Amino acid sequence: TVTQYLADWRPYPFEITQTRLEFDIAPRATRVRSQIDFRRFGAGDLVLDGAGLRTLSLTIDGRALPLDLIREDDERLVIPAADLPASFTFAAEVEINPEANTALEGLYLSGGMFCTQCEAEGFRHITWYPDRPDVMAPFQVTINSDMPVLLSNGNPVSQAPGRAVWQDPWKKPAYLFALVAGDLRAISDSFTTMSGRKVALNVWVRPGDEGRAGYAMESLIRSMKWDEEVYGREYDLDVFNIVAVDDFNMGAMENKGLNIFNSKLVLATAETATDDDYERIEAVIGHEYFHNWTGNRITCRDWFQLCLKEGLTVFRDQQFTSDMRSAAVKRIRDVQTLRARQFREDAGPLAHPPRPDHYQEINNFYTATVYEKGAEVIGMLKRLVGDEGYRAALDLYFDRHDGQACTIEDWIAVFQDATGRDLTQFKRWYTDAGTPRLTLSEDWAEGRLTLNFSQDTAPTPGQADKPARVIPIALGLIGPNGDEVLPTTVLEMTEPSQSFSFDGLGARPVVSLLRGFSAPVTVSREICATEQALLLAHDTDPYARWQAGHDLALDGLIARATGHDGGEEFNRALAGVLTDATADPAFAALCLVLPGEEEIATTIAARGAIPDPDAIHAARRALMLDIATTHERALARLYDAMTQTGDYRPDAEGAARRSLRLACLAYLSRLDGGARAEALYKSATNMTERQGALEQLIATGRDKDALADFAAEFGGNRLVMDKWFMVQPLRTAPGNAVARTRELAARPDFDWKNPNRFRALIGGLTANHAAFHAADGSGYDFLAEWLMRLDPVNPQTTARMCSAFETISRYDSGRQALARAALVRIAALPGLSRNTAEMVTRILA
Ligand code: HT7
Ligand code: ZN
Repeated sequence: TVTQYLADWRPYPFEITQTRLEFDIAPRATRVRSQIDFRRFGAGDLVLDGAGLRTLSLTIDGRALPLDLIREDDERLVIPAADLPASFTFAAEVEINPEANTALEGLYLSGGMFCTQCEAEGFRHITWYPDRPDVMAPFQVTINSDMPVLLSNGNPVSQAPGRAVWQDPWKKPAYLFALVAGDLRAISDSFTTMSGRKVALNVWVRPGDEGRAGYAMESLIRSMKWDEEVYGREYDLDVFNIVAVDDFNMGAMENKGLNIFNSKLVLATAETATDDDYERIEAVIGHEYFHNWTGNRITCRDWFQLCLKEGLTVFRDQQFTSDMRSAAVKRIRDVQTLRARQFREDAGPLAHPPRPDHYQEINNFYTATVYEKGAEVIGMLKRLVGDEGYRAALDLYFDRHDGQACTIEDWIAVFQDATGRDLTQFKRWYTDAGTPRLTLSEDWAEGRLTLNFSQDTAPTPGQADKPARVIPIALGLIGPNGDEVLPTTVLEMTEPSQSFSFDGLGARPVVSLLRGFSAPVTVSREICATEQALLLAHDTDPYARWQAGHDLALDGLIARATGHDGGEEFNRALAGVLTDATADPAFAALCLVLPGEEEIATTIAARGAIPDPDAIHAARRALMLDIATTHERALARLYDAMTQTGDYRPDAEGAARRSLRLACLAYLSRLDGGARAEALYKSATNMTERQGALEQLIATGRDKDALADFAAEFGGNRLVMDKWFMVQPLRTAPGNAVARTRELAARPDFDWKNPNRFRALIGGLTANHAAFHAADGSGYDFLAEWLMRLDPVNPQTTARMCSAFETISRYDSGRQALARAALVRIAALPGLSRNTAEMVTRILA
């Protein structure tokens, strides 16, 4: 296996002035003819990438080339420099087989529709090409096919039955190429840009799905408007097409002018999609649209720079959602996601910096660290340079780098140049892996509070030493009576240890630390339950307020899971939350949901102990029962008060009420054995409540009728049935979950080659903490069995799901041995993909 190193990057010695492609589409034998105009730029041979191509002919300026120039397992074509003039046209004819393409990279078939996925290195499965992001070119694409709808990037040049020609005037790397040929229907609209150009908008779906694409279209229009208003970015083609496909390895893809989406991120109606689905659709439509500037117009020089486009675009989509919905709720949810996915990654064998400096398989680096931590790093930058500095830096970025393939150094330079700030130390956030731990101790004397901070970061694979980073610490001070005595202030920590003092304080205040989650760090501090309860009741910063309650709950749960009493203070503090709940239902719902089992395990491990998944599960259930018993009347009142009235609307207000209702239901179901859940299941008019009720019915073991009813009603809807496949392994009691998942996996409608279905069922089990980590290893064995089955079919999805094993070293030796044995079995699979081999090796290291 070859490791790629950032330090080995060299400029490509040619530029491409025009790429012309012609496709004769056929399921088993698609012909691809290419003509690529090259111009020499530096010294060196012409090296082209290809994979799985049946090469029929190769020419330079019409002169045939011998096919034995193809080297290295048929994956590289090297044409010696001596045979090449300064400018020339390279042409190739190849044949590819979309029907056999189950890996879903390159050109493949999904439900009878031809579509492509080229990021990161899928284009080489289509034809010979310099498949690297720094080689950018205008593309002209001709599609010959009897499919009624033929789409590619850019603007349409001509459309006739059986033949369409598309021209993309904006130069782009091959990873942004896309082609779609299928029997599709559009819902259409238009958007007039800020300079007055009219853009035709289409969301393409399968016949019959037209009525489910309206929210995607509305989200697109909101995104286009927002990017103009907030970033001054205008769309730059005559058309913008979105296509929904059922078989897709990830969420969506930002191909220039032709975004391709996993259908679950396009199709939604109240009856089939939850509030979370709607929010995610809006966010991902925004994300892919925002890539048009941060990714497409300005792209990455090499794949090590992936967070340049992904971190920035996630940051932008987070801002967009904050503006469209509730900023406080969005921030809390983003922090929850970061902690659950990225902190976990940073603490284990797969830890890597947002900008890695080596990889074996780039598809394994589309991670929470590159995406979510990449976004957090930009949030810190913005906090350090201020809103105006940020805007100036972004304007400079767009001006200076439009049309270029850039690096993190370019990105940092625009901030330095626009603001005059030295960001040398800040750059460590990009190059160093691991989550810093921020420790706070306090001294109080005569009206002066001194905060003594220290930072340390545990070693990560390949990085033993972790010098201090710049940490923006936003904090406020809350007096003992609940008044804020110091509004939000940002301290800049640059040293391993640093103290900051606040004078003139009347009484000792409580520190509201890391407001807005101002840095992606963990916090270690002495704070008692009374102080946490004070913050939960009075903090003016919604994130810090929520965090105080969450920490209180977490401490209680950990005490219980490790054989002590705990959770009483949180239980008591909830009285205040429940009293105020109707004023801000979303916030109350967030406070009511206890930390998950995975987070409890992570925190126990971070405190140096071995988590016991069964004890954690039992502790969480027991605290829920205590809370339900203590607050039964208030919970029941709120549950009724949040009843759906009027038509379902997928907006933040409606979603907030439903989330509070379902949070109450989870507690009440512990007392009523699922009676309310059963009634709600029957009366629900929307999928949010329907699924929420179903989850409680499964958790209480009262699910038989509802599950049968659900399958009968939605059996024909793949996306809704994915939910049915997911909630069962996720919510079934740990002792029965693996057996139940096995039964579900044996069903004929467990179409495991479809990534959504595979992730729903198998991912549902891995998200059931106590079930996946069953002491007998049955969860590990089950996952390994299915990963070994999927790997030859779809290495990308297999490799991504290996990360379920990334936490094994925190458990007891028995579990560790069983998980390792399962991984060793995967590693020994003959013909194991490079993707999965890399993941398994890193986890076992
Ligand atoms: N830029 C895209 C990343 C991606 C991808 C998408 C779909 C299928 C396979 C993929 N590999 C990489 C998605 C995004 O971040 O916007
Ligand atoms: Zn992206």
